[in-house]
Amino acid sequence: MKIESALRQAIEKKEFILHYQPLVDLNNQTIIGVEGLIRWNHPTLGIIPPSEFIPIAEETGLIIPISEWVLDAACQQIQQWQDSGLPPNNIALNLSPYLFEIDGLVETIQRMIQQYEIKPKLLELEITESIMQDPDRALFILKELKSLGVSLSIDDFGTGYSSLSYLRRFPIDTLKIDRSFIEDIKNDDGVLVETIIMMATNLGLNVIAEGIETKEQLQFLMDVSCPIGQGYLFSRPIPGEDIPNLFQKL
Ligand code: G
Ligand code: G
Ligand code: MN
Ligand code: NA
Repeated sequence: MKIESALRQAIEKKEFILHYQPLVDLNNQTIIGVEGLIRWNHPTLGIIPPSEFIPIAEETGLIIPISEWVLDAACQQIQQWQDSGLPPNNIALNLSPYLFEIDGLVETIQRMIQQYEIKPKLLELEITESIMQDPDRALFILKELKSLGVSLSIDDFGTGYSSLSYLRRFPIDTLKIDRSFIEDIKNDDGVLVETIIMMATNLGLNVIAEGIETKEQLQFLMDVSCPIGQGYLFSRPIPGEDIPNLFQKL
């Protein structure tokens, strides 16, 4: 497979970069953190989005070294922002469900936190509902991760197949409402979004609305007391060096 060997080379040559997208407090429009999103900076093809290589990485097991690179880069960035006294200080990262099927995830994350001497709660790990297909294993690993002190979010919430009971049973801090619900917020999905926000709030969970693109969507979310948002309306994912500037602009 050609792309597989190209991906192997990319790992050796460290051809990846992280872009960051701000998470915004909807009450006062301030940035309260960022989500790190990987890109492949290919020497001739340019920037390749994760949708084009993460699935292959998952099929081939290359997701393991790629995820290590992501964790390392993000922890280094947290340390750098921490040392320079610049906001933001926390980064959310996407964890492939594949990483929950193999051993070593918790140890790797612990090693990175120690190596870069970062406050564990500044690292927010996004998981998807699909890991709940093996709920016993998921619960075991999530509890271990939680005991490291990191924060845990459920990404793309509402799209997966899972039972609501895990929201009580699992040590989750945050729900990220999938952007498909925000897209259709003016129509049928508005009531769903409002209900998810109420449920999360009543369960003591944080909520983030993903994929906010318009002022109308933002207004709807503010009307239903959604605390945090993310989307192109505020900023696309951008290079790390541009993030501190954004704090003056928003
Ligand atoms: O950044 P973009 O919208 O192109 O991301 C597309 C998808 O790739 C999203 O579902 C996102 O969660 C995923 N993704 C981005 N960065 C990472 C990463 O570092 N690891 C994993 N596993 N998935 C990622
Ligand atoms: O699956 P996950 O939620 O991690 O996916 C994040 C992806 O969503 C990123 O690749 C990011 O580029 C994309 N994204 C972020 N904000 C918006 C938005 O407002 N609209 C759309 N269409 N995509 C967005
Ligand atoms: Mn995400
Ligand atoms: Na998402």
